[in-house]
Amino acid sequence: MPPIPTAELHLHIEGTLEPELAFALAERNGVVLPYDTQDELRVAYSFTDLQDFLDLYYALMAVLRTEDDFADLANAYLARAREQGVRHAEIFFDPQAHTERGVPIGTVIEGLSRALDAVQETHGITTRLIMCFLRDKSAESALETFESARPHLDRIAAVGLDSAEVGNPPSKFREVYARARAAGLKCVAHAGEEGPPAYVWEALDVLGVDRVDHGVRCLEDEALVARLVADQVPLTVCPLSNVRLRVVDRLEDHPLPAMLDAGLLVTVNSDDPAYFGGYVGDNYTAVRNALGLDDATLRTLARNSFRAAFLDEETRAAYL
Ligand code: ES4
Ligand code: ZN
Repeated sequence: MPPIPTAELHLHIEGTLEPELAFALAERNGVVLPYDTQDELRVAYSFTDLQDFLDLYYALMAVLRTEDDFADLANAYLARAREQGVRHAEIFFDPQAHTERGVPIGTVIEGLSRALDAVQETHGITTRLIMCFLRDKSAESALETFESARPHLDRIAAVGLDSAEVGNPPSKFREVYARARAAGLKCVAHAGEEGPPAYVWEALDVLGVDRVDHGVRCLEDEALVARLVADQVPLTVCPLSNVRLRVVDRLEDHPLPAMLDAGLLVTVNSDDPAYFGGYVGDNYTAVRNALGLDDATLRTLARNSFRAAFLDEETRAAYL
C-alpha cells in the first residue's frame, strides 16, 4: 500500500543529517569528526535527555559549510520524505548554529532554497522555511539574527524557537516575535516538550504563536487544554523523538490518543529523523502499531497536518 499523503510540520533540517552524509561532507570539507566510523558515531545516538541529544546535533553540524552542503542535506531529506508520503514540508533551520561557525545566513538560506525549488519543480512537493532562534542564546542574538535575515524574508514563512527549553521561557523572545509578526511572518515555538505548561501559555499569550511545537505537557493543565481546543491551536507532536529524548518512557505510553480524545488538533511529525529512528511515515507506522490506532484515526492525523499547514486556502483545499 502506498504511504498516506501527509504534511510534515516539525522537522529540523539539521536533524536529517545521516551518518553517511556527515562523513561524506566531512571528507569534502576537510573537517575532522570525533568519530572514526559511522558505527562508532551510531553508538552516540542513545540519548539521556534533550541536552544530551543537542550536544551531538550541534557537533555534527561542523560538516555543513557551503551552499552545496545545505542543498545536498535538503535534497536527501526531501527524497526520503517523498518516499514516505510527504506532499508538503515546513522545514526548520537554525541560522545561529551556522553563523556562529562563520557560515553566512545567506549561504544557508540559498542552499536550502535551491533544493526546495527543485523538488517543487520535479515532484510538485510544496515547502516552507521556518527560521528558528536558539532559546539558550540571548534575546539580543535572536534580534541580530532576525535583522540579518531581512534581505531573505521572501524565502521565510515563519519564525520558531528551539534548543534547550527549561530555563529559557518564550517570554524572553517577546520583541523578536513582535518584529517577525510585523514583517508578516507566521509564528511557532517549541513549548511543553521538557518545559512546563506555563511555557505553552507564554507561547500563546506573549508570543502569539499560530502553532505549538510538541506541547505534549499541556495535558498537565486542564485550562490550557481547554484553551488549545477552543482555539484549535495545532500541536506538532513527534512520537519517536519523545521516546528517544525520554519525554515518554515507551511509545505504548504516549499521550497521543488522550490528546486526540481531548479534541486537540494534533499532528504527527519526525523532528530529527536521522537521530530518532525514523522519518514521518515511520512515525505514523510506529504509533499505529504501538497505540493500536485504526485507519480512520490515521486519516484524521494526516488531515490535521494539512489543516495546520501554512498554506493558502486554494492549495489546502487541493490537499484535503
Ligand atoms: C530539537 Cl527535539 C528538539 N527540541 C528542541 N530543539 C531542537 N532542535 C533540534 N531538535
Ligand atoms: Zn523540534
